[in-house]
Amino acid sequence: MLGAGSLGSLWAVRLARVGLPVRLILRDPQRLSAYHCAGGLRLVEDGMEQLYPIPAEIPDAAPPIRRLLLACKAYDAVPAVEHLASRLAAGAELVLLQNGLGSQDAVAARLPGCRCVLASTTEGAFRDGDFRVVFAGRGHTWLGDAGQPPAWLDELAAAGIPHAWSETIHGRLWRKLALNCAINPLTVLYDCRNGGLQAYAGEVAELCAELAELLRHCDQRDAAEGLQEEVERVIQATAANYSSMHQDVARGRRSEIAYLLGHACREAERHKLHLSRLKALQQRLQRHLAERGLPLD
Ligand code: NAD
Ligand code: KPL
Repeated sequence: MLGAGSLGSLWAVRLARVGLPVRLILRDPQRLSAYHCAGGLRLVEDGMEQLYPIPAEIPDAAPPIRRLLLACKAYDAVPAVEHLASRLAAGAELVLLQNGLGSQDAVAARLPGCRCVLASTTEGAFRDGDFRVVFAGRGHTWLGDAGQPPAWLDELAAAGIPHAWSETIHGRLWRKLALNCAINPLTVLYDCRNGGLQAYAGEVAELCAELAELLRHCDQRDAAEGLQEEVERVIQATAANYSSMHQDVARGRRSEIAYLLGHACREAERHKLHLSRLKALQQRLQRHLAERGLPLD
């Protein structure tokens, strides 16, 4: 398991507590010694905290890796696997838990001998201390690639990780990307909770129309279907929440913009589509990030 952050910890704990042999890969010796001082991962679930002393190592450790769950942010995915490439056994299988699109292809291109299974999740978790994670929202994870479902899905079932194999994982990732593009940047620009976008319904609708056009040009007709209605439902259902991008920017953290809006704009350009509202949104967001000294990609 690379990335002992929110989602990585959530997966590691559930796999480890049913006796599966999980190992955490931490960034460097300093993180490893901090982890040893903490005594393990702490997961807060239904208000109860429990400590899980899962074994951990650094990327340079010796044992070969046959299965890797990559649970870092999209912008960390390529540097993380490059560091581990020499440890990956021939035919190793990776599960890529990154949100957005772009990082998965970049990882697969660097690991031609490996199988890369893509994942998209509606589960929610956040860190509220070093090696301490709160399981904030039950959800579901879809996994898929061009091949047959792997036998190890049974292990996810045994660990109580709600999941399904998806023959259309790209469609799921595109749909989630479109939802994120229609909601997250505007919540940053208007500094509001998701529900605050009800006051900008016209702007949201215009973005949805352009995003749906993009999806259709990217061979994702199903993902384009009913996009605006779903965006409106999500805004209503999550009205009290701050979007993940809003939280990142508010905390002065790098956002995954390059793999969300950035990917959408790059694909629009590739298809020679003129999507003026999407482009203008990207420029406004980049100006906003630049003013705060945050990375633009
Ligand atoms: P996170 O920041 O909580 O955790 C990422 C972890 O990866 C960090 O601990 C970081 O130190 C570690 N990491 C990065 N590079 C590393 C390296 N080279 N070696 C070792 N460790 C490394 O992130 P997260 O919230 O778990 O998000 C992971 C992905 O899942 C993101 O793409 C996010 O958008 C997506 N996602 C998260 C949630 C959620 O609720 N947290 C929900 C849906 C999707
Ligand atoms: O996924 C989200 C996020 O905040 O990243 C939602 C809640 C769907 C808003 O786009």
